[in-house]
Amino acid sequence: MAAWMTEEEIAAFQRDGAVCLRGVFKDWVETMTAGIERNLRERGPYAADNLLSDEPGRFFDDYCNWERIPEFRKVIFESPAAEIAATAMQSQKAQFFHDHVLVKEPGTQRPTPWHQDIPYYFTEGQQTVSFWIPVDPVKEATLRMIAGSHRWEKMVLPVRWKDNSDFFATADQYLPVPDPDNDPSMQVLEWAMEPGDAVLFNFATVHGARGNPTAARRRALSLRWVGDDVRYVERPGRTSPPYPGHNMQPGDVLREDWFPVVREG
Ligand SMILES: O=C(O)CCC(=O)C(=O)O
Repeated sequence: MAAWMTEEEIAAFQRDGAVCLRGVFKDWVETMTAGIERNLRERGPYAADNLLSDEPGRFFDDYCNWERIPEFRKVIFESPAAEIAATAMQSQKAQFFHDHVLVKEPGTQRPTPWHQDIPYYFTEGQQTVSFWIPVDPVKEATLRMIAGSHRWEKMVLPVRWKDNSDFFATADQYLPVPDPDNDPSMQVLEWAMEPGDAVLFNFATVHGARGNPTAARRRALSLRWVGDDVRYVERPGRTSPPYPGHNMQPGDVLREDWFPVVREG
């Protein structure tokens, strides 16, 4: 089962909540790039530009478009992604949750705030993984993760990216947003990356990114997967992504007609 990851890489992912795999999607960069460009041209209902009108650059994101973007479908169903996801999660099954495109154009000052994905999602469980796959070389604007934060007992306050406002009305139930660059007790993991490399991280791993002050584009595709122990959970408001009309109840396995099981157990 470990063909795409060494035992050390699996152990690092389990221990730190993040690991960088080199070159695993090198044969898929062209397809992913075409999908991202299609997504930029053909925005979905959730597409967002996350900068205020007087800020330089552009920070675009959009998600849940795999059903209408053939390049994304190809990557999800034909690339080694599902096999790698199952290996990293130590799960029999790899069930696809959603795709997420994140583009920081040259000169974008705005950092991506430190956050976990789990409080925004209607999922609970340990067996989760997101792949962050840049299709441009990245260094300064790479993804950054707090090692071991996927084991923190409380969740970090979720905020809206555009204006930093609270995402739910229950702000007092969360940890404050951390500042690992000024907290010596926290270790930040980050890697300079080439197209085809992927950072794998748990839905509970705290992550963020600097702006993109360079002259080069920073386009990335995130693919998000859940494993055997993941169940639907209610959050104190509309989740992100929201999936209106999903009809699931707390404790349900995610419905397979909306969230395809790409690798069976
Ligand atoms: O690309 C970024 O700036 C942030 C990515 C991210 O938060 C994610 O993929 O979950």
